[in-house]
Amino acid sequence: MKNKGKYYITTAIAYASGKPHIGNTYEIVMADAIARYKRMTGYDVRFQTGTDEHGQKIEEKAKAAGKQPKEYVDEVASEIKRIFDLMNTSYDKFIRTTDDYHEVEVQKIFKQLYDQGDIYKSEYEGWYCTPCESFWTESQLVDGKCPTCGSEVHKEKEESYFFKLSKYQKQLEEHIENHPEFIQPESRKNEMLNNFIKPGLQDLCVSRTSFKWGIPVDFDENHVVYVWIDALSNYITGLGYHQGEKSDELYEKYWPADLHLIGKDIVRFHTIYWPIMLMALKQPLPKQVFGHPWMLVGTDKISKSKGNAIYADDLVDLFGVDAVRYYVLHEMPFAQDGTITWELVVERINSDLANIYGNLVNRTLAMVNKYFDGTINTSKLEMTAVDEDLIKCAYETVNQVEQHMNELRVGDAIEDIMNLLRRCNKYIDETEPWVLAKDESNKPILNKVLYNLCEGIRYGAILLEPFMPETSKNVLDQLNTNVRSYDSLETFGQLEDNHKVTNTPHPLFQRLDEKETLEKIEKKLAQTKVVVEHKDEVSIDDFSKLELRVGKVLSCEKHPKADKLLVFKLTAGGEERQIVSGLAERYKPEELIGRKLAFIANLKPAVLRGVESQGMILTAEDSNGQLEVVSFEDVDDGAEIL
Ligand code: ME8
Repeated sequence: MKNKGKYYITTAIAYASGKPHIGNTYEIVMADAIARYKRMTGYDVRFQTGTDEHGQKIEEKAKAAGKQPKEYVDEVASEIKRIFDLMNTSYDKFIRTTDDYHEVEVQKIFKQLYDQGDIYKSEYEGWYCTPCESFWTESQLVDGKCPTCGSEVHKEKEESYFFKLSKYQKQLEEHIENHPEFIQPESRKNEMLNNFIKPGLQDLCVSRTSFKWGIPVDFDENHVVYVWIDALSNYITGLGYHQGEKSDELYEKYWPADLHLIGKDIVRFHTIYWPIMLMALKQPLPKQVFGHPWMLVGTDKISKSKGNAIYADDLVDLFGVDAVRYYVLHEMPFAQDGTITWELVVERINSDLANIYGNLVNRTLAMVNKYFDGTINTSKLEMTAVDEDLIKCAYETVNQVEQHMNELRVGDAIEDIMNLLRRCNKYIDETEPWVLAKDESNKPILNKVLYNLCEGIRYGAILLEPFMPETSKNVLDQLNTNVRSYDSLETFGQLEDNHKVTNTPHPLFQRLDEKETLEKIEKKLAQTKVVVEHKDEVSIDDFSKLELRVGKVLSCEKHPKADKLLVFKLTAGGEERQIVSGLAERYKPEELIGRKLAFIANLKPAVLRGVESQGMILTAEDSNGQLEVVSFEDVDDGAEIL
């Protein structure tokens, strides 16, 4: 096969903060499908994934689990790797940001940027979101919360190092405009340009002193390198990039990346910070960053705290690896969010894998055995219009798949192949082999029909290999053919002459009884206990520092500048106070007037979008992720909660 050149593909490196859910896992499966497709079609592929193991969030998680950070990330990283392996992903490299060589290179990169004046030291004050490890300015906050994930933010002031993003703004803007393929899908490119780059890039705070779990700045050890500078560097350190020295051959061969496959929430980091870092290091930029959509459970965001998370290992246990790969790859749209529920998975397995694919293979092989004792021959007969139509469909499918894969429309590529399999099923209906079999003189025609069907199946199986590798091997084994290369799809009719298929065809996918399967799932999920993550223990003295009281709502109005906020006037034991709270999505203001709510009375006042808040109303998240108040009936306002 002609070598088409190199192809370097990466996924985001997953936070080693917990077990990856099916949304995170989808990304590596998609990258795997692309990597396998490229390999199959003649590219020299390198595929890298791994774990992002530093930062405040992970330090806090480790502490809560009573572990040292390194011990904690070792455990989580091996769980992440286990899931990626379970999904049969063919990565060449699994990098961990705690790997020694990575840490050394990140220090050198940081020092280089400092020495050349792109990084400078100054003081910083801003709002910090720990889950996103990001600083925000007051005006970027949405309803006083992180604009990306909606979490609470806290004020942080520290002496920090800053990266002069502004210096490279023009160059970045030009690059994006001159390379329309750089940010995909197109909508994400427009979002980056219009919402982030064109309004003006602010210099980025790239070191932290408020926690320790990070790569130390080697010339100023109070500071650790900002986790995104650390994490993004993985794409080059994993290839053996050496700052200021000759890099390894792998780097020379594979960099720049052909594709960074990442989720839509982190496009900003990959299309602003990362290219600017590379420009400053005078290294070529990746060719493409693709921000894939998110997988939702039903219509909800996957969230451990909501308890709706679905995990790949549970799915694989119930349905097998390839069915899960098929589901996520086929169901995720190109740009819009996709959805997963147990019911949908069952439905899809039955309709596509059992009915269309499984049936086709099983029926065909059974007929070859029944009518020809398992042996078919290439046909000398002329092809009829029906045969030609099937053959045309096989050729077209190869081209359509190529086009869709080049556009990273993976779900569409799979649908192309499913259409070929549907076409094969239709060919059975059109040619009616069981009718042909009734008359001995029709045997040559029957042979031709079954040969064409086996060829159609061979095309389908080879094309499906990147998506369902085990199933493809299984089908080609059952066909008992050695003609398995992609090149063999150039001409229809390459299945060996005088060819014997297996005489014991076995079903590829069992049809699932929906009710029974859903009961099985329920039982299984009941066994997996919900793991509640606890915070550090506090003493009664710590608790008694909080003043919790009951306040009766005197008035409640919409915040003049923020849709999600309500402004309350409470009375508590004759004392009045004003509290701003993010309850507008859940309650109409009038619903809360007169109710007696729990609130923190001695919280330092804060100004939320221009309105002072003198305390905090206690709430809990309901199953839709909205906040519900804690309220009392028979208690006087002002009463202390103990
Ligand atoms: O963001 N559906 O790590 P991460 C689809 N460490 N994809 C999803 C998803 C969902 N529901 N939820 C998350 C990080 N993802 C950083 C990356 S790269 C230098 C550093 C995607 O573990 C998410 O968009 O939070 C990201 O691409 C990947 O899963 C890992 O997310």
